[in-house]
Amino acid sequence: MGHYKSNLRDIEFNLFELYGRQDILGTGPFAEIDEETARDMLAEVNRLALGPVADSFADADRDPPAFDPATGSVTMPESYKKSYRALLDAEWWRLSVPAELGGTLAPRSLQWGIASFILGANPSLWMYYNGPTFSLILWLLGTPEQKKFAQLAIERQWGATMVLTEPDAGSDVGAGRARAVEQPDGTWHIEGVKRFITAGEHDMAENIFHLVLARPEGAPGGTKGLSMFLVPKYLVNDDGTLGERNGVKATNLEHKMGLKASTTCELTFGGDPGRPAVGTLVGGVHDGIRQMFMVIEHARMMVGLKAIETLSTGYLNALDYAKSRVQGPDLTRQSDKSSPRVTIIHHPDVRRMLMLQKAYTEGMRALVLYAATQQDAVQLAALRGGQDPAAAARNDLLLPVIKAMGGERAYEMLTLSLQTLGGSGFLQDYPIEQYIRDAKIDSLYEGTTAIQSLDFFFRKTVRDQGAAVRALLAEIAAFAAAGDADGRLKTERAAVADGVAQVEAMLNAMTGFLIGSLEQPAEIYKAGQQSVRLLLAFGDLLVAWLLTRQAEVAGRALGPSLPGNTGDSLSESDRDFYAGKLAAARFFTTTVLPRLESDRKIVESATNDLMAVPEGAF
Ligand code: ST9
Repeated sequence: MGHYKSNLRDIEFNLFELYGRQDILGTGPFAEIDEETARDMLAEVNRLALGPVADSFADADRDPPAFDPATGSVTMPESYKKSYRALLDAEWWRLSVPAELGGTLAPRSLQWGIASFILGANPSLWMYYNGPTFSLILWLLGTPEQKKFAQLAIERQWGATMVLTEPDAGSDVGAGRARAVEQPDGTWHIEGVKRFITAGEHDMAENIFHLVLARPEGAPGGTKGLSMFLVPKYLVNDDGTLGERNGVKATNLEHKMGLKASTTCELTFGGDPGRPAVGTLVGGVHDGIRQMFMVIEHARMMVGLKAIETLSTGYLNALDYAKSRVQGPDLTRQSDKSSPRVTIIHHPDVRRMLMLQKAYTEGMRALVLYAATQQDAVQLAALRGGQDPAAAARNDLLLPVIKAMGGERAYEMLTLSLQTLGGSGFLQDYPIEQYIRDAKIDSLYEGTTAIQSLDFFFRKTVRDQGAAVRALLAEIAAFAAAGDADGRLKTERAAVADGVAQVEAMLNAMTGFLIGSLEQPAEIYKAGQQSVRLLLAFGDLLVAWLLTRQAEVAGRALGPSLPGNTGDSLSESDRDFYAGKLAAARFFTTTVLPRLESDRKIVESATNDLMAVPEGAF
C-alpha cells in the first residue's frame, strides 16, 4: 500500500451532487466531455495518483535531487522521473489548453478536480507539470513568435517557471533589481540573481523556459516598472530545434525542510562572461506585474488546493490508524481494569481530532471547488465572447482565503493527524511527518498569509467598497434564513446566521480603522494587526456555510429525518457518507463557529498597544 489515500467520492460529490457540474458538461463548449466521461476521467486519475504518481513520494524526499555546482545541473531521482513520465503519458494537461494547442478544453472545476489527486499524491510533480499552463499564458499574451514558441513548448513538453523573487525582494516584488537591457536586434539581455525559483532546473525536460520579471533601464521603481521576459534555458532556432545554451544558470539548490523533490533554485542571469541571458519582451508590451499575476492567481489556487489535499490524505491515514489501533478501555469502563481494550476511534478526544480534520478537509475542498465553479462561469462567458464580472469578482475575493486558509488550517490540522497516531506519527514509518514538512511551505510561498490577508482586505474588499464580500455574505445569510422541511439543520443554519453577523461586525470595525487612519495614520496598524484574524474568521464562516449546504444535499439523499427512516434504499457506504456530511456540519457549526464571537470582540476592541511595545521588550 502506498502512502496516498484519496477521496474520489467526496470530489465527485462536490462536482455533481453539490455544484451540478453535469449541467455544463456534454454541451456547448464542453460538448466532448459529458458527465460519464468526466467521472471516468476522475476514476482514471485516481488510479494513476494512487499508483505510479504516489510511488516516488517518500523516495524523492529521502534521496532528493542532486545539484552539480560546476555545471549548474540537477539530477532528479530515477523513481521520481518514472512518476513524472507516467504523469506526462496520461496527458491530463490537454484538458487545460484549447484545441489550437492540442487540447480538449474542460471546465476549470473538472481541471481542479483532476489536479486534486496529483496534488495529494505527489504535489511537487504538479509543479514540473505546469509547462502547458505556462505555455497557455504565453500563447494568450505573446507576440506571434512567442505564440509559436508556446506551441513548440507544449509539443515538446518543456518545463516552465515563474521568476519574480530576488534575495532582497521577496514579498516586496517591486524592490527587485534584475535589469533588462534592450539590444539593437530587439531582444533583451537580463542581468541579476533570482531566488526561490520552483522547478528552476532539472533533467526531466529538454528545455525550460522562464517567465522573468526584470526592470528595463530607465523604467520607474516598484512593481509597475517591471516587465515580463521570456528567457529559455536553450535558445530556439527558427526551425524549432534547440540552439545555444542561454546565459541563465542555476547557481544554487536550496536545502529545505520539506518538499525536497521540488527543486528550489537560485538562478543567475548573465553571470558568465560572454554569455548573456537573452530574452524577449512578453507580448512586446511593458506590463509585467499584470501579466505575472495571471500566473500568480492560478498558482495561489494551486497552493491552497495542495495544502488541502495533503490534509485529506493525512486525515485518511489517521482515520485508518484510529480504526485499527487497539489501546485503552472505553472511557465508560475505565475503572474496570479487566474491561476489553478498544480501537482508539472509540475515545472521545480521538473522535474530536478526527472530526475536526474531516470538517476542515471537506469544507475547504468544497470552498476550492466552489471557487472553481466561479471560474467555470468566467471561462464559459469568455468562450462565448463575453464576461461574467460578478463571478470574476467572487473568485478574486475567494483566492486569498483559499491560499491563506488552506496553508494555515491544513498545517494546523495535519498536526492533529500526527497526534492521532501518538508517538508512531512522529516516525518516518508513516507519511504524516513528511506531509507536515511538505505542507509548511504553503503558508509561505506565493504570498505569505499576511500578504493574502492584506490582499483580501485592501484589494478585494476596500477597493470595491465591500461589494463582492457583502454580496456573498447576503447569499450566505439568505441560505441560513431558509428553513428545511424537517428542521434537521436548524442548529447549523442558526450558527451560520450568527457567523455572518460576526463577520459583518468585524468588517465594520476594520473599515472604521481605515476611515480613522485618514485623521490618525496609526489607526491603520489596527487593520494590519487584525487582517489575518478577519481572513481566517471569514474562511471559517465559508467552511460552515458549505458544510451545511453539503448536509442539506446529504439530508435529501437520506430522506426526511422521520422515525424509522434509515435511508435504506442507499448502499451502506452511501449512508455512511451522507451521515458523515451531517455530522461534520453539526460538529463544525457547534464547536468551531462560536469562536467567531471572540474574534469579533478582539477586532472591535483592537488597540495599538502592541505597536507601542519597544523593540527591546520583545
Ligand atoms: C513562488 C513560487 O512563490 C511558488 C510555486 C510555484 C508553482 C508554479 C506553478 C504555477 C502554475 C501556474 C500556471 C499558470 C496557468 C494559468 C492558466 C490560466 C489561463 N490579483 O497592490 P499593488 C497586480 S513565486 C491580480 O500596488 P505593490 C496588479 O496589476 C513568488 N493582480 O502592489 C496591480 O496593479 P493595479 C510569489 C494583482 O505594492 C499591481 O500588481 N510571490 C493582485 O506594488 C500592483 O499592485 C508573490 O506572490 C491580485 N491579487 O506590490 C508576491 N495584487 O492595482 C507576494 C496585485 O493597478 N507579494 N496585483 O491593478 C505580493 O503579492 C505583494 O502584495 C505585491 C505588492 C508584490 C503585489
